[in-house]
Amino acid sequence: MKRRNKRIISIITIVVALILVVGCGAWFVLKNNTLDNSENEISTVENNENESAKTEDVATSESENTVNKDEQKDVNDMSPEELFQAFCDGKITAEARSYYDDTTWTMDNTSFQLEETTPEEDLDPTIAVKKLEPVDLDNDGEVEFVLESAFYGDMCFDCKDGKVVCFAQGEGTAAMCSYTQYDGAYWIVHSDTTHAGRCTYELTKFNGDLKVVDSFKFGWEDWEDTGVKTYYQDDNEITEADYEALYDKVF
Ligand SMILES: [Ca+2]
Repeated sequence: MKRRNKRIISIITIVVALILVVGCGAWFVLKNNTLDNSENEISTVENNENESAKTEDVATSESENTVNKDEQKDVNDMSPEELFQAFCDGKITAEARSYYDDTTWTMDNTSFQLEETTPEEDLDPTIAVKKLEPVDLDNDGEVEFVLESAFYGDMCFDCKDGKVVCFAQGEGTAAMCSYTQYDGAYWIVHSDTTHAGRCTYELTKFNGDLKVVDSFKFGWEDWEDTGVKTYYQDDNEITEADYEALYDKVF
């Protein structure tokens, strides 16, 4: 009887153990399936989000292109005054051309500070400028725009056809920029008058295409600081009287 009881207990134990093993296995499989399903759901949601983000990107870049086209159209439609103002406001850049050679560069409104719109405490005197009256500096019947700096003189802007070109400006204290009326036309002047040993004025006449159509220079030299100046116009030595007469005509 005892032995029979033991066998029954053993059988029950094995059955319970089997039930537990099978139960645990089933639970494990079910759990994994649930995890897989929820991960799939999450990745589907992520994919959907990515897709909608891509759609938004495309929509944004399309609308930016439209804005750029609109801005381009607006720039081409701008009057010279509007172009110059857009440049001063930092909305468009300008092409700057060097007095010395064919070098060009892009300039924007960070290369100067307008005295009229910059708070006094923020003004940097080396780049502070004020607007002068527009003048027909290239002699084509339309005015150009001028910003005057106390340090380097004038910056001269031709504004038309959707473009702003700074075709003349002061390039250091040895190339101060100004303009003058001489011989029936406006001339751009680059001068070097603040250094020892020399004083030079170089005049340049532009046409409406911003091409140089005439130029000459004059001045004096006294490199040894002897007090005796040698006067010249272009490559020719001239008398002091000729120099004074020319200076009076030019300025
Ligand atoms: Ca002009």
